[in-house]
Amino acid sequence: MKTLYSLTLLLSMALPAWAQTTPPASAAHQHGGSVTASKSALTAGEVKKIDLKTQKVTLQHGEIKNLAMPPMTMVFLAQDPSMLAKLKVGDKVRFRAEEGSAGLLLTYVEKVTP
Ligand SMILES: [Cu+2]
Repeated sequence: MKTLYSLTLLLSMALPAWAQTTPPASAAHQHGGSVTASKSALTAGEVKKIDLKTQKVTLQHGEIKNLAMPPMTMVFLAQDPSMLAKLKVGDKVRFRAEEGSAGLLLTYVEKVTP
């Protein structure tokens, strides 16, 4: 028993300091805040363009935490065409986008009333 204890102690001391204190590389790229409630997972955006024919909407959006995407303007495919029917260019919205098989899918959108 004593020998085993001494050996373990010796091994832990033998580890270089960085191996004991440095977090895994993946943790270094995480943004602050946690991805938890679906309400907080909504992202703010503004409607720039709507194409009902192709079911696509261009949104200028803030950081999308669940996709680890920085703010930008980009095109989303709407999950349901009725989602776009109630929107117009210039509307401020909150939305949720998820990674689909054919690119990013807009799964939820609501107008922000001032
Ligand atoms: Cu984007």
